[in-house]
Amino acid sequence: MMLRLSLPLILLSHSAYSMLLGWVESPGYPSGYLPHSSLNWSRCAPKGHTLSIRLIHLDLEDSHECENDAVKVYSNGNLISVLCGKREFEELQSTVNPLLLSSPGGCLSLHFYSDFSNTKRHTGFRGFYTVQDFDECEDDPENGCTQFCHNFIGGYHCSCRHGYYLDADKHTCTVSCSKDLSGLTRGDISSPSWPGSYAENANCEYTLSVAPNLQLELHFSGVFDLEQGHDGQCIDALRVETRTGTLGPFCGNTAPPSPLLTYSHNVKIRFTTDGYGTNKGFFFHFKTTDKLCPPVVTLHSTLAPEKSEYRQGQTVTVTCDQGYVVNIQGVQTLSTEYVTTCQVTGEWAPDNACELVDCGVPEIPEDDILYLVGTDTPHTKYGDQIQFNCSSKYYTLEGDDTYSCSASGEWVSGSGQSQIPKCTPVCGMHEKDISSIGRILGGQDANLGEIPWHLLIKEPSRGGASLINDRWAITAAHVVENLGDMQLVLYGGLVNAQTRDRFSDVVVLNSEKIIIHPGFSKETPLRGRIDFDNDIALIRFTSRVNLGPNLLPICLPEANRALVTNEQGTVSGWGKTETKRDPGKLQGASRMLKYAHIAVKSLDQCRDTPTIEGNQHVRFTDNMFCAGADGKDSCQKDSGGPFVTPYLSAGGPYYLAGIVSWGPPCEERKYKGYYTKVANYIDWIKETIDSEGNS
Ligand SMILES: *[C@@H]1O[C@H](CO)[C@@H](O)[C@H](O)[C@H]1NC(C)=O
Ligand SMILES: *[C@@H]1O[C@H](CO)[C@@H](O)[C@H](O)[C@H]1NC(C)=O
Ligand SMILES: [Ca+2]
Ligand SMILES: [Ca+2]
Ligand SMILES: [Ca+2]
Repeated sequence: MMLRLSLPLILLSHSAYSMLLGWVESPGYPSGYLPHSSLNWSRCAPKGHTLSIRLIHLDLEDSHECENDAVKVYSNGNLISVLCGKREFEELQSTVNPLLLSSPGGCLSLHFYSDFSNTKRHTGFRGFYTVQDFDECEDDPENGCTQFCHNFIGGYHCSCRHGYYLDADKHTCTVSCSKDLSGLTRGDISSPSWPGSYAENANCEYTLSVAPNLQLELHFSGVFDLEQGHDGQCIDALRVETRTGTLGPFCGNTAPPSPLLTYSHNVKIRFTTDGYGTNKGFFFHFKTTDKLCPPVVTLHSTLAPEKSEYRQGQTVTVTCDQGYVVNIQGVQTLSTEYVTTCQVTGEWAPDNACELVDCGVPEIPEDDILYLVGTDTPHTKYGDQIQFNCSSKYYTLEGDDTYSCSASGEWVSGSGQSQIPKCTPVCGMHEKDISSIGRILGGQDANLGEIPWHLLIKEPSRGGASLINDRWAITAAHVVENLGDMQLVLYGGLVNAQTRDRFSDVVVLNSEKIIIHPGFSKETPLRGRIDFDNDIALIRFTSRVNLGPNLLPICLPEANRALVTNEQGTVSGWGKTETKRDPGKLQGASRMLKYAHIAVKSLDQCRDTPTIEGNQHVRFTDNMFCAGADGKDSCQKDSGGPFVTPYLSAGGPYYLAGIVSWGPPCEERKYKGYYTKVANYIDWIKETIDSEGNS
């Protein structure tokens, strides 16, 4: 009994500030704890104090990793100790108790539990808990006092040596060194304690302010010695702050250039030091001179005449560097230079910036085939590059694909083009091979995609037309001469004229405008049509045609290209055909698109014109040629369709040499048809399309 009472007193004497607050012990102590008993205990230390548990007795059932009965101690919820078994007082005192300590102001909790059985009786545990002051000066290296630290119960405070005062942060000792020297036009400034070592943790601000037409200049003399790191960084630093920027930081043993021109009449000199070192500092004399203008008006430019400084009233020409242009009040201009004057304030006026030329994003209509490769927001500054491409393989890019932003603000291609390129439809090609030769009158059925430029006209009467780009088709004038106000409907991407467009890929094309060649003469009311000179017309569609493998344009021949006698070509159409069993007897219009290879005939053969229906004679003109082959010809209802060279399967590109125009009745089996000579109309076609706009 004596022993138990005296122990806490011995322990308490170790720390003068310790205060015993109470006891904690297992249920039933010291007679022994029951199975399934438990105890939860928790206390917190007041601010600036720590809490300790001191066990004086421990006797629990021992088990592997204390899994049966145990005492667990937590500091702020983190497990710091697990105990079981029997421990002697000395062992508790030397190895267990020193760990049972909270952080300053923190909490300890203790959890005791026993399982369902004990093989023999165990007395349990007993301990007391104390709070004691936390000695921040001794035990906390982060206490933050830059000079002296004083511990007291529940806290601590900092203090400073003579000559320093405690900063508002209550930890840093600093010196008062800031001075307002406004109005003085000359004087001296040095580091605090000059010529002795300067103070630690200094933050000195010297304010200089003189009349606006003057500038302050600093003349350094004597030792210059500010602490500098091994990496050259300033540990202690001198800075000269003006409205337009900061000179420095300066440090090390090399004084700033002397005199140091500030170009300013309002200057703050800032001197900052860290908590260590014994460097000497700096000394300078300040005075004023007339304000001069600096040799830089704005970045990215040069001045003429070139000087190191400029007097008040002097004018110079600012020339922006290559690729830069003048920005006036936020707006980029096209000019690269301007004249400016040095003001009494030492400032240049005007002082417009030279900024990098911006070519902007080139304008491309929204649904155009042309697009910019890469990002949606391309870089558009001087020297940046953009690349164009066509979004469909049925188009080719006409011109260069890569453009650079030039110094003049225009996009320019490698070959010097400044117009953006165009996507033009690939012409005269088909994706499918021609497998066998065939005929129209005596012709062969075309497969889908073999003659992708051939368009079908059903109303008002059956005829053909040829696609020449993604907005225009060409046909014979007489096919469309009596339309009036009717809108013409053409069908593309098909070979079977009876295909119902709702259930297939047939493309329906609506005419917006039909332009008949001005030289084509009107039908005479009595005699019907007897003059087929200039039998050519252009059809503009209401919208751009979606090109595909079965719908592609034919190329136009070179202007005035001459056709050679016996030159082979291919004519195609949905016109009348002969019956197989009874050649010479014509059927109605063909269901399938047919084609035949025929040859251009000589002028003599052509001049020998046949009569057309009604025994009428037709004039043969230089705007026509005639062609045919044994058993092969174009026929009624083929009108307006294409005659292309070379003949299909010879390999593209194919050119539209002729338009089916007129001929003797097919029943006469003369096998000679007349065609509009397209090469004679190239200029008219191009001019017409250009004046209507090709997009
Ligand atoms: C002690 O706390 C634990 C969990 O934290 C709980 O399971 C147990 O019932 C508590 N014991 C008492 C006596 O409150
Ligand atoms: C250009 O477009 C074609 C498809 O039209 C594509 O195959 C090609 O890769 C594109 N080129 C670039 C550089 O994006
Ligand atoms: Ca037990
Ligand atoms: Ca304290
Ligand atoms: Ca220092």
